[in-house]
Amino acid sequence: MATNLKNLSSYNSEDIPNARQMRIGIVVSEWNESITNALLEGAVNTLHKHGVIDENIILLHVPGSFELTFGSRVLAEKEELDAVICLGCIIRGETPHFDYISQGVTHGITELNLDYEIPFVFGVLTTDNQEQATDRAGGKHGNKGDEAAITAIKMVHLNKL
Ligand code: DLZ
Repeated sequence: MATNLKNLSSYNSEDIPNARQMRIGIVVSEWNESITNALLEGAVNTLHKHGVIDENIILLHVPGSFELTFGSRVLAEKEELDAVICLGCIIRGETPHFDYISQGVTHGITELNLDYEIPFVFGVLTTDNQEQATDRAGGKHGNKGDEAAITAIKMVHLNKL
């Protein structure tokens, strides 16, 4: 897939709308927290870079990626938000948990996008091993958190057209 070709942190800043007025929720999974902390750092730095102020970044932690859907819904219900970024990291293990959790969260986030009037961004790494995750959490393939933040800004802009 595309990450071998495209660095997750590469984009043309001139193409990104100003995000100064945007209010963004971020839901972060605690599983694989060294990775998800790096995704969070990337997302917050990128939001700041494009004008989002700290008071307009609302953070919520959930235990694992499977809980990202519920956490995102809680945030969307309780806060006035323009978008929610979901950050997680699911690493393949010896059992089929990887497939169930990945499918569950993918389906859950898709449903949220259909049910609410704001975008929910899929910032979840699904990798075969730790190295692939590290490579995409600020490593040689960039940071999925950066990509998720840029996607959120673009989608909020699109939603206000
Ligand atoms: C249980 C579990 C496992 C085995 N692996 C991961 C993982 O790689 N990444 C992740 O975000 N969460 C994992 N979890 C936890 C589940 O997402 C969830 O928190 C629990 O099954 C409780 O619902």
